[in-house]
Amino acid sequence: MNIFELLQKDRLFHYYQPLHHLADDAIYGYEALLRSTIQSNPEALFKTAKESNILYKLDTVSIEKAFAHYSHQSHNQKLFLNMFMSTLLHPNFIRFMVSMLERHAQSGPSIVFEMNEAKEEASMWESPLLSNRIALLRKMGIQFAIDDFGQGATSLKKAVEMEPEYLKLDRYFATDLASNDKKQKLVSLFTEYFKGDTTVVLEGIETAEDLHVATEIGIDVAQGYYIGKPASLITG
Ligand SMILES: [Ca+2]
Repeated sequence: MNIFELLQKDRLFHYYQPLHHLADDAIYGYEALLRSTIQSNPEALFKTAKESNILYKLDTVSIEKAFAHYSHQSHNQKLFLNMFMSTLLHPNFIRFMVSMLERHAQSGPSIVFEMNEAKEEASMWESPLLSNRIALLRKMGIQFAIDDFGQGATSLKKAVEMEPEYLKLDRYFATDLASNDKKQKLVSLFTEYFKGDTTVVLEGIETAEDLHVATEIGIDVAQGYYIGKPASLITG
């Protein structure tokens, strides 16, 4: 894959997967998932970008593209954007966000950054710059989610320290939730613990039974193939 070709804007696009608010039975927001016409595997896309030292470029092109596209839709639901910690900590990132928000001042949706816990970026969570970055972005109206929560060993510590507006539980917890007592207990514990300050999102709901149990447990927002697959068109 040619990296210059990769970054051409017309090669990149997003699928949008809905997040559903269970109590209101309404669409709560959409997660933008980056895709490329020349590399069908998104993980390989990010891996190539990382190896070629263009991850920041790819991440910001992606954010801008999703934001602009979403701004043209007449939706007021939140836009969830996946983000690498290295992007958040990049010296130019705040400037990039200020200028992007200015350009779309009239029509921009509210944004939630989903911070993933990629192993190779684990040490960046300890960066002394992090809390300042988060505070600056919050002032711009941006909210934060910890993505794939429960996968990394240090998740709990991050959730306590970062006080994210959202916690997206790893799909592991949703799989066979209806028949797995232990998973139900854990999901219920997280929901109870973070109640009030943090909205808990359960990802990976794939059956009616699992959705039913998630609702009974009191999960706020759910996402998964059973609720809606990633798709190119925003509807609803
Ligand atoms: Ca995500």
